[in-house]
Amino acid sequence: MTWRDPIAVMRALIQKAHPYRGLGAPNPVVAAAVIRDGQWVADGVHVRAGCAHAEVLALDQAGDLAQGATLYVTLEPCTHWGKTPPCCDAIISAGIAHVVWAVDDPSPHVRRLPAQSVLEAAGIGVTGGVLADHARFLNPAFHRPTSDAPFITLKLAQSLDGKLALDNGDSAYLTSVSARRYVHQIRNAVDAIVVGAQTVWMDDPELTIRHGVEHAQAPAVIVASRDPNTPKRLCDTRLFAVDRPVYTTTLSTAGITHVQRVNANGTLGPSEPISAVWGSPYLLVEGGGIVANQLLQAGVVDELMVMIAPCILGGSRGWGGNSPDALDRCLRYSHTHVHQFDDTVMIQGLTGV
Ligand code: AOF
Ligand code: ZN
Repeated sequence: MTWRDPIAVMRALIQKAHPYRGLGAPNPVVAAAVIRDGQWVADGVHVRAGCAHAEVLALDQAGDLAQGATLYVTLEPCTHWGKTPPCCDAIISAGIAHVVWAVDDPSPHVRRLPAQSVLEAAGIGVTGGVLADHARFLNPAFHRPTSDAPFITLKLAQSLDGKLALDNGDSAYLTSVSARRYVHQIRNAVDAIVVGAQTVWMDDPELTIRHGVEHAQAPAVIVASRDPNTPKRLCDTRLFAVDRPVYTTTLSTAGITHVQRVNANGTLGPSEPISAVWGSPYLLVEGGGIVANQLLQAGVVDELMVMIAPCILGGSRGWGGNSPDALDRCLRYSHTHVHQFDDTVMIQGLTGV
């Protein structure tokens, strides 16, 4: 196979980076490849802070073959010193002729000194913006614009016949261990996990980060409920078994706008706008079906992440939701991405891009 189509190369790089999403948050996951005369010479993926950047890994592996080659990367190469030296310096020393990237690096250091100016001054051709929207959602928190409205990823695990649980409520665990590990990586990248109170009463979930995913602290949890007794009942659940903030919220037609801190003794703090707790909040909604439907109907889900397990559950615990009166009025997703985690297939899609 030859690699002459920039879109095909970038698609392959995004596919390569996807399984590492969230691992090194707040650092972005980035993939790079060296292509020479249509041949895939070398590649690298930057996984976490302090490790070499993707370009450097690919250039080191390519060695002399980097001379006159094209470097593809899912993020604009950095021009500044962070924990590691500027990638643009490494690109220039390696003799790369052309650099193609997907999405610009929004960080202030790189915006002050964009890669284009550094590379062009060294006589290197540049092309930015190839599959930028796809690459952006490798790192939603890193790229999100400053906004009061949360960026919401909704994750659901379902059977082949579209059911979320058995009729007796049991749904632990439908998906493969590697699929669950991926969800724990995503937990590592978000400001808070959102669950419905029914899910907490039914499953008593920990909602911590496990499966060997390195992390600094347990994620905050927001429990959606209208019941005034919820805060008291929450104190006896495993959500409080670790040191982490717990909030409640009442879902409105505008989605999640306000939260209230639940103290360890079951009392409530004041109601605050969610943007006062986290600037540009990034939320992962993890069930169940009622909360999922409310947020989908409110039109506030930015990214859908559906895990499909190879089993048939039957029964009646499906997604539910209102059926529109015409196909062109149903919710549709773009920039779809498919990945397989052992026996579980994940489909991701974005809205509003
Ligand atoms: C790249 N390639 O693979 C990544 C980039 O502290 P450092 O040195 O790891 O720098 C982190 C910053 O570098 C990060 O905030 C982002 O702006 C950029 N990430 N850049 O050229 C990479 N991971
Ligand atoms: Zn870099």
